[in-house]
Amino acid sequence: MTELVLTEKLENNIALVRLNRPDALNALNIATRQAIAKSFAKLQDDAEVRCIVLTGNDKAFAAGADLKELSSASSIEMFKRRTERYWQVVNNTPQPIIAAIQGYAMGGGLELAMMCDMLVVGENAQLAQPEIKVGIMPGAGGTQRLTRAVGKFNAMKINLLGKAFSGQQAFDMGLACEVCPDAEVLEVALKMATTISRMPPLAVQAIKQSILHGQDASMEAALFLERKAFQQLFASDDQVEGMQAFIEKRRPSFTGQ
Ligand code: CO8
Repeated sequence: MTELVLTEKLENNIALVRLNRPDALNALNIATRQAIAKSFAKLQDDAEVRCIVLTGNDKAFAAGADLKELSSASSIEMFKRRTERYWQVVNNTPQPIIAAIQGYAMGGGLELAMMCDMLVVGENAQLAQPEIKVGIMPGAGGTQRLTRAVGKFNAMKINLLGKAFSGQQAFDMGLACEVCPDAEVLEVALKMATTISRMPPLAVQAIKQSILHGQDASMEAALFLERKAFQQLFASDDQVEGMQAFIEKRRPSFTGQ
């Protein structure tokens, strides 16, 4: 049987997770979501992995939840599926995750991308929250993470009209942090991942935690959280190494301790 998710450890402490259901434009059926959760659970525990790139293929990152699996589901069945448990694994991943998007990223596919920490998009990628057109609404962040990223008015338009927008538009709205020619998406994402993987891992993870946990807290609480994390890093070997290397005018060698 073909694997629905391909996980590969690359050099430079990077892991590449590739959604692999090309016949259905990587539609996220339950088996694929389970495979994503399994892959991320394993990577979280792997100290060699310092950054993760999540991608699809040149046609699709993912075209949404699998509509064939949803079409006859009852409300109670949807409740009992508890599919949020699969996304929680992605959300709880301490290493930064970069979504590398070519082609379609729609519905649950865009929601999955928004669970990542950075989006790199091809200029002609097609992104959308089209759930409204099939009688439902987003259920995994499409009204929430999107609003925090692009503001109320853009989020309303995207969700209420259900129309696709391009990678370039996603970048212009601040949803993607990099836009590039479609064929270069993975290369750009891997280059960013390489830079991150050379940074001190404890600082990398502390920054990710501080941004994610701080963004919904009050400014005062968030600044406190940031300050504590900042102070904690002074207990790390990498703080000593980073500053010493600067003073000695050499490249630092970070160990993650
Ligand atoms: N579910 C199941 N199969 C799909 C899906 C999907 N979302 N998208 C595409 N496919 C399948 C098609 O059925 C087709 O298979 P087959 O050849 O066997 O009929 C194959 O992929 C290729 O698709 P198309 O022939 O339609 O390809 P086109 O290039 O003509 O069109 C589109 C591409 C525009 C992406 C089109 O396929 C489309 O509109 N897809 C549906 C997009 C959509 O509505 N997504 C939202 C789904 S609802 C949702 O995501 C709710 C999320 C709730 C939270 C849960 C998180 C996962």
